[in-house]
Amino acid sequence: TVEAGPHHYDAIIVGAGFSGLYQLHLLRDRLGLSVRVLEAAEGIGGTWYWNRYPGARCDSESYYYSYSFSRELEEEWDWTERYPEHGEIRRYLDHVADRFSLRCDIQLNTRVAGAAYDGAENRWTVTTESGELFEAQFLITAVGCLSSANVPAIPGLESFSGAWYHTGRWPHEGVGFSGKRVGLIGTGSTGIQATPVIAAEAAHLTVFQRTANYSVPARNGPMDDAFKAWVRENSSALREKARAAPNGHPFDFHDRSAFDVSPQERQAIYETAWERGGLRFRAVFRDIMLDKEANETASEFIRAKIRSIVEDPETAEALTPRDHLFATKRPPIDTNYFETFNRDNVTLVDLKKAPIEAIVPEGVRTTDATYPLDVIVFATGFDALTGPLLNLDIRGRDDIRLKEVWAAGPKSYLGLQVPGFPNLFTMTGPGSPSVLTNMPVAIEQHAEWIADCIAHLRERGLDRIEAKAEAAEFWGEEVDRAASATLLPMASSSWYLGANVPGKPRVFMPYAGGMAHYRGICERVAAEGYQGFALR
Ligand code: NA7
Repeated sequence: TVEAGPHHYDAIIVGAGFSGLYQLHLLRDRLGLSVRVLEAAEGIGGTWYWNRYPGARCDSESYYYSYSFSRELEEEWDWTERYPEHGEIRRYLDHVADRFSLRCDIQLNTRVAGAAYDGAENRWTVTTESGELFEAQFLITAVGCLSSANVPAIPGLESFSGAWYHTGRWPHEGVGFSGKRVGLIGTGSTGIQATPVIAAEAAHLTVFQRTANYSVPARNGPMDDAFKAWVRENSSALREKARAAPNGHPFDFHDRSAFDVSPQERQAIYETAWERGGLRFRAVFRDIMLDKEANETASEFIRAKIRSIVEDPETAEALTPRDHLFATKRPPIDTNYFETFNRDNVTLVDLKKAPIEAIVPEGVRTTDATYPLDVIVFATGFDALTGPLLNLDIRGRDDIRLKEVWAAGPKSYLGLQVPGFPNLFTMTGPGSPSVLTNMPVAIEQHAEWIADCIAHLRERGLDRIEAKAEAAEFWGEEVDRAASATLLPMASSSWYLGANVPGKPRVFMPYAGGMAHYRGICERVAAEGYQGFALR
């Protein structure tokens, strides 16, 4: 049995995914702090603990979707596929937890219900749902940015006579589609991964699409020995390249414009990129994310691919994205997504023509038809970036609530701290470039910066750090400026803007100035004595 507490630690970390595990390792093993990680789930893995839906795998390639801080770890782990499947990522994180003896400081099945800062004591008190109390000088949220499931409030869901699931809260066993009529709502990265896998098993799959999406083939496959050997030989250079890249992927980012080449050459370049597959498709020209006309050449290439793959012209037309430009919403990559609509057992429902009106006992009702279903899969995404933080009910100095401070949209300094919340660090929060980056690269940077910052305080006998209001103002402007220099804010239905959650303030949340540039800014801030922060 665990006592109700308060239990005292130097630092509390909330969440045991990629972020929490590495942060624990650094604070405990490098700085010698007493640390407790509180994790709501029954196991470690964070995002990858919950996302077990059919087809769930990472869109970053396995050899660089991993930690780089330990050469030994890198050498002893073997990935089996070009893109790691969810189970394999979980096994990797379990291995990390064992290898660095992290489990003894992680408390599972512990959901944080609230966290409050006491100014007089300079201490955070963390309360769990079961009523335990923890106290610590530092509070670090490692709760993920795509972890608060968004189940749309469609009237009648409770009346549905079949089973329903959200992809980000997938049961660990017992879900089967054989002989079933399945309805899938949502065609973001998740819906696009799940569609072909569900279609292969279900009696019938109906895909409910609100916004047609671009997707590029992933070209997944086994990691062959020659490729593994190449990765091992070039490991240091690849990690270096990933760190120096704008988005943490070790790609070659071409410096040419889409208009530096002839239309024929451009077509050939896109064809090669399409055949090679993956997120690097958009790295073939420097201006795809910067210039509308350049982007339109990529968008149109993909639209033509959709028309050439999908046999039924009406379905092809409905699947063709016209509301936004390629990659202005997070670009999915897929394995046979568009091909799946050529199967006899798959139907596309275009919600732009007839929106969902209600869920009824027998299935989904749109304004012009009722679709009888046994199972509904919500691939409807997340209350991204702010959702997981606001769920913690965080209260800072003078009892101010983060919810109130962020009522008009999130404000932070470097995505790492919020004025009014001393000694609270937010990993991969709004204002950080994490969601536009190969995530482990951003996470390692955040964790190392936070550990260095705490070390700096302790070496100087300081006990408190808090972002200044003007620094957060400045960073908010930087986030806006960086986004405006790209085409990203143009996609009005994007979760980057909070547009997928009704009532959420429309603010472009991630820092789009590039991971390498961001790293440089953070390093300078630290080198100049934590400029923009008040230290006590
Ligand atoms: P996304 O990318 O937010 O996609 C959610 C999808 O669900 C998207 O097609 C939405 O349409 C659709 N959606 C959301 N609410 C509704 C309602 N009420 N009715 C119909 N359709 C709806 O989430 P994912 O899980 O696919 O991906 C999240 C991230 O995880 C991904 O970007 C990667 O970073 C990993 P919309 O486009 O809003 O019209």
